[in-house]
Amino acid sequence: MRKIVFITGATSGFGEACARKFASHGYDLILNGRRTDRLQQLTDSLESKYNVAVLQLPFDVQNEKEVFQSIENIPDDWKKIEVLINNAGLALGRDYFDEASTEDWNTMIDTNVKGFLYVGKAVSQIMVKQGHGHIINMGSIAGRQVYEKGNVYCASKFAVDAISQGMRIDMLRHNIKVTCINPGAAETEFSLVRFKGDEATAKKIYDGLKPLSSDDVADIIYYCASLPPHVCINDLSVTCLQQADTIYFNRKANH
Ligand code: NDP
Ligand code: 8X3
Repeated sequence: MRKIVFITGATSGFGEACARKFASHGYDLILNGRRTDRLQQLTDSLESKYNVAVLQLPFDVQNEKEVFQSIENIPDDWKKIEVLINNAGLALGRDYFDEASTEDWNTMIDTNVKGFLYVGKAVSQIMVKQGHGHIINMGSIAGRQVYEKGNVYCASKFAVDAISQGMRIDMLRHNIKVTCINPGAAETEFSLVRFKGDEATAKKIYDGLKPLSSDDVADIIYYCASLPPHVCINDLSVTCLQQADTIYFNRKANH
């Protein structure tokens, strides 16, 4: 039986690693991201390596109209979506509340909260019609514990946590699973985006750490998605060995 996974933010990091992981298990993939060149490269690589089919769905999750239109217009033979990985997101800046940029705040809220909601709603409508499905939301440990200069990014991930809880309750009557994954520090393009291309500062985040990799997180997400139909992991927090929460780290000189 054909299995389809829909992944937002598949052009990098967790999303890309999930695309490779699910493709290696024979899933066909609907892949989203704004960088179309990267979507094309990933498509070519997945199709040739795993012999799976890929539907590219490039849109900006912040654009409500574009999100709903793109998802409504998915061809019927692609609409049997088993798993949604609602992953696209970002942090912008790491600044004290009084000094932070409102433009950064708007982008984080528009992407991590509003975009996340639009995609979740549009795909859940497809899953409701088919009577089952699994929505996997990308939260963060930043959605469990606020840290200094984390203010609005943390708030956006607290929203993902609250919305995941609400979705789980409301989707109960439709046999749709809702899982919220909350990773700690993972080395992807996340910090480079957060620090707006400042590579030295981005790298410092991982000083003395062996952080999670995007493959570590993809393996966990695949595990959640491959459990028997009656079993649902609701929330899962994961950090590397050297991180206890958003504040406490055990950094070592040689890593
Ligand atoms: P990356 O920067 O490597 O990947 C982010 C992905 O999101 C990219 O594919 C990017 O694609 C996509 N994206 C960003 N904005 C939009 C948008 N407006 N519309 C569509 N796609 C968008 O970071 P990660 O893989 O680390 O991040 C993925 C998720 O994991 C995020 O939600 C992040 O908050 C969360 N997270 C990350 C952690 C970490 O330490 N890395 C820890 C906990 C959670 P493109 O630019 O092509 O549109
Ligand atoms: C990303 C993890 O701790 O840098 O969500 O905010 S953290």
